[in-house]
Amino acid sequence: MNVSPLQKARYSYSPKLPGMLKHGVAEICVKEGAETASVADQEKIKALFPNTYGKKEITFEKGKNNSAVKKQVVGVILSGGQAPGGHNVICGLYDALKAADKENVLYGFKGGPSGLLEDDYVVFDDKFIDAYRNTGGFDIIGSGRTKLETTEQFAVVEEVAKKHGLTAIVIIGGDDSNTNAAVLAEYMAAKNTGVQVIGCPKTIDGDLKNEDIEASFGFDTATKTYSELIGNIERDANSAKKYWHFVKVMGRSASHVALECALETQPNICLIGEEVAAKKMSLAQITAQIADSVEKRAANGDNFGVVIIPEGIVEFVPEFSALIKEINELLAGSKTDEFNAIASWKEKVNFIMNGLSAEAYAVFEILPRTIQQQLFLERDPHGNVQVSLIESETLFAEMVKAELKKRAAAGTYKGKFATLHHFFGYEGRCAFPSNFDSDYCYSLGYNAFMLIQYGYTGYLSKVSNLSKPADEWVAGGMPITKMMNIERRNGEDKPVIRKALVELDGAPFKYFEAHRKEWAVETAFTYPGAIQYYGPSEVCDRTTVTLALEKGMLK
Ligand code: FBP
Repeated sequence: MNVSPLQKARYSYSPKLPGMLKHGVAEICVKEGAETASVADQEKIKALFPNTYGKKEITFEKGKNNSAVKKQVVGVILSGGQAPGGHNVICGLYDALKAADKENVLYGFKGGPSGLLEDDYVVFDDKFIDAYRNTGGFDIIGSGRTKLETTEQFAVVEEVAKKHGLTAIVIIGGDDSNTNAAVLAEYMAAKNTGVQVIGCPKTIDGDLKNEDIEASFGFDTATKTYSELIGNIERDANSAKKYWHFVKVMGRSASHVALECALETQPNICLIGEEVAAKKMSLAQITAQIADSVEKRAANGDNFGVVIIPEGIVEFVPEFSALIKEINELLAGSKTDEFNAIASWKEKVNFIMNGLSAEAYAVFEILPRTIQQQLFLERDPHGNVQVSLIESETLFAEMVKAELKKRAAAGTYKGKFATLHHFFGYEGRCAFPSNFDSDYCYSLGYNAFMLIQYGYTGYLSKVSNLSKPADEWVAGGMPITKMMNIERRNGEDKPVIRKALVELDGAPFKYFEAHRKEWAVETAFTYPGAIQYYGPSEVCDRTTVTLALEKGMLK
């Protein structure tokens, strides 16, 4: 295989392990903590997980490994969207497994959960693993979004596990995948299969975190990659002084990515979906907020700027999500065909006007034509509008343009407003993991094996104290049921891991809120530059600003 010089150099990088893990598997013992209870709905969750609920929190310590001697045959899958560091979770798992016993075996099931269902796998060896150390991507075995959640699917997994003699399955995924890992663990325990299930917290969106899990892996690298690009754009904006850049960043259900990028780059505006929802902001109010910044900067002669928009923003705008709900109803069943058969856009608008409530139509009417049409183009398999395909970066740029036109006519705004649009998502999901993600992921994988060796199931691999140097990180495990509550999903009450949204009283948002007025008018851009892998620790090993603020390391 042809490899780049950086790729080659990264193969030989030695990821840092938490102090208590670094003496090798023979020198790792367990300290059990208190029994746990779920964050809410304790009785309901206890009833659903009779075999795995309430187990003890555990941490590892340096000490003689006294786990039962047993050959381990472990299967691993990557689930959901790519996140930098996934390869290192597998490398850490493999190294610990082989360090415990050369005869232990690691299977990688290909293409995500479907690999387990279809028994499509590879067996890892040193050569295979060494070609992926400290590299980005999930291409080592691929990933997928098949949900592993039905009893029929679990029965297939049980068969596959029996066929290969699997002692454990490691699921590397986000909140939904780890919820499913807990359900699978309960199934395997209830049926006395002897197959343990361990989860690892992944997602660039950063929304799998809680009092136990300080960060999901991939968030650090992805946000640093987007921040580099946004910083570069800011510098270009400040050089050319003629464009307003509207930058959408990934993060479907939460705005952690947008907020972290804003903390890194200090743009003029950053929208935070959770704030928009809490304040029930309308499209007109958001537009006015951006237009105010454009107007004030224009008054200083600065006809340029940068706006960051989280991918999921439109769903946070109450009037917009109400419109989407009505459109979904309007096009339900055969009505899509009826709509598609209408020849001209003008006639289609008539159909839409007759089918929507007056409030919903009023929102529809103020949207730029391109966005109106996007709402009626692509549908998901359930017939719903695909919100992630709506170009909100264009939507707000167009709406601000229209607002500025009005202000110019009223004589309050004199300036030039030329816009450029960007969407940063795929650019960051497979980047070479930062040292933080390389170390964190390797530790998560290594730690996952220790949980297996000590017989735990239904646990999430937990590495904490992450704002400190790796040597001070704390390795252990937490029952997944502890993170669960009951939520309504598709008309049913389901036990799920609670998704973490941006907390409006949390330190990262508070910091942003305290500074954004100044950033909206001044050119306060900061330029983080490219991720550094080698060099001084304060440059190479630094965490996200979000984590540093949350842990009080920054004020
Ligand atoms: P996960 O939640 O699975 O980690 O994926 C997150 C994400 O990167 C989102 O930010 C984005 O909306 C989505 O994946 C896009 O995925 P896809 O390309 O499969 O639609």
